[in-house]
Amino acid sequence: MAAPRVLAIVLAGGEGKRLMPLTADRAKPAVPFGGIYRLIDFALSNLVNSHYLQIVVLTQYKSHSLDRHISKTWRMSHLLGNFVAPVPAQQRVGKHWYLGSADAIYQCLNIIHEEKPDIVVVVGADHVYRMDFSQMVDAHVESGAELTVAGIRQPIGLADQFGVIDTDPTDPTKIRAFLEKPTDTVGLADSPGEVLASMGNYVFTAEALVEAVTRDADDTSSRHDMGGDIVPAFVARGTASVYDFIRNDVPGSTDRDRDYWRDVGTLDAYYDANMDLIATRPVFNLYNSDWPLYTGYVGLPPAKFVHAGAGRLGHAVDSIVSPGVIVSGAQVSGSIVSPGSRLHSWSMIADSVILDGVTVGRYAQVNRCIIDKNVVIEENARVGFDAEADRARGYTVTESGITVIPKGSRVTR
Ligand code: ADQ
Repeated sequence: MAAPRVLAIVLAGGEGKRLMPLTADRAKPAVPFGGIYRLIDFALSNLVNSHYLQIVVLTQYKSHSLDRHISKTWRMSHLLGNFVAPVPAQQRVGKHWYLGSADAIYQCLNIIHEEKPDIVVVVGADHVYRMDFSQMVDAHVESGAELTVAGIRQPIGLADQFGVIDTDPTDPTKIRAFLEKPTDTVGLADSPGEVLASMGNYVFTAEALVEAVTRDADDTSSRHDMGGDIVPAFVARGTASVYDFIRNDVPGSTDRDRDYWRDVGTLDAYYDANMDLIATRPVFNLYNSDWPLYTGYVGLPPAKFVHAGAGRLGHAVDSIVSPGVIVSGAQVSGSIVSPGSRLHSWSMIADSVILDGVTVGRYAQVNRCIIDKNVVIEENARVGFDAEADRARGYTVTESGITVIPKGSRVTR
């Protein structure tokens, strides 16, 4: 049988309220991650590595930096009919923004009509993972389902953040119930402390998707949400399957990171996922060249480490240091340093995520912080040592004690 024609839709319109202040003026999928990436690079790299090269990215909320990133990094030659096209809310149907993720797809049905795919792969844009979507598409075609939802086991305590899948005991690939973010639910029969969560990645038979979002658009009681409305509609028709992520086998992955998938929806989850990159044996391996992760950043000079004199060596350990960074007599440990940052003499940066273009002045100390772009930490300033003091200065301090400094601010002594 000929390979099905696949169109990929990336849902990238989410606001990411729980990542504030990192999402104060950028969409969640555009949030920088791991030094040189933006969150959307993971979904797009997975699609491209799966050989799906017809991709539309639906954007909406504060999409400027996202659009710029997509056009600079991801725009492909149309010569072979390939594209990564950002599609902003167009108000094609009514003068409103997307009402929800299902409405976003409804409003871009013209693209489905033009491309005439057999299969539509719909993925979120804000998770860190590797996945070969072609294996999920094969499973979808084999099952004969109209919709296949990717599922992964997650602790039951997180059930209220996910769509929770209940499968048929006689056929564990068939979904018999789906609850979006339930507040009380029971665990799996073989593991009561876990639920099978939706990863927010879907494979649809194109015709069924078109019909479902069209019907949903006319339904005044719907919130027009993929997880809340569209998936349950397919479950009710008995045509929804689950694809267990555990089956996905990406070339070059190790036993350690084979089933790695993180929803970086909160500041603590974002911080932890960054830290997963720098463990000596990384929990998530950026260096798997069999399944490369693509991003922008060209034309920056290599990172440089300079001796500051007086016995102070500029150095970094257990850290990722990006191009364009100068570590000049600063001590960096357990941290991610993004492009173009300058870390000056006798400063100390520990267990922190430093985004692009940050300056850390002489003798300054930074501990367990997320520092957004273009922040200046002045000479002798200390941040991340005293949660109350940091809150009093107007900074967000997370539940687990990470201080977050918003874009462009100056941290004074
Ligand atoms: P959430 O991530 O909470 O749960 P949602 O906020 O709809 O659901 O975001 C899903 C994706 O759609 C994100 O990538 C987001 O950026 C995007 N998005 C949201 N609103 C959009 C809009 N109006 N236009 C375009 N894109 C939009 C979802 C599922 C759950 C599942 C989790 C997994 O609903 O069932 O468990 O993802 O993290």
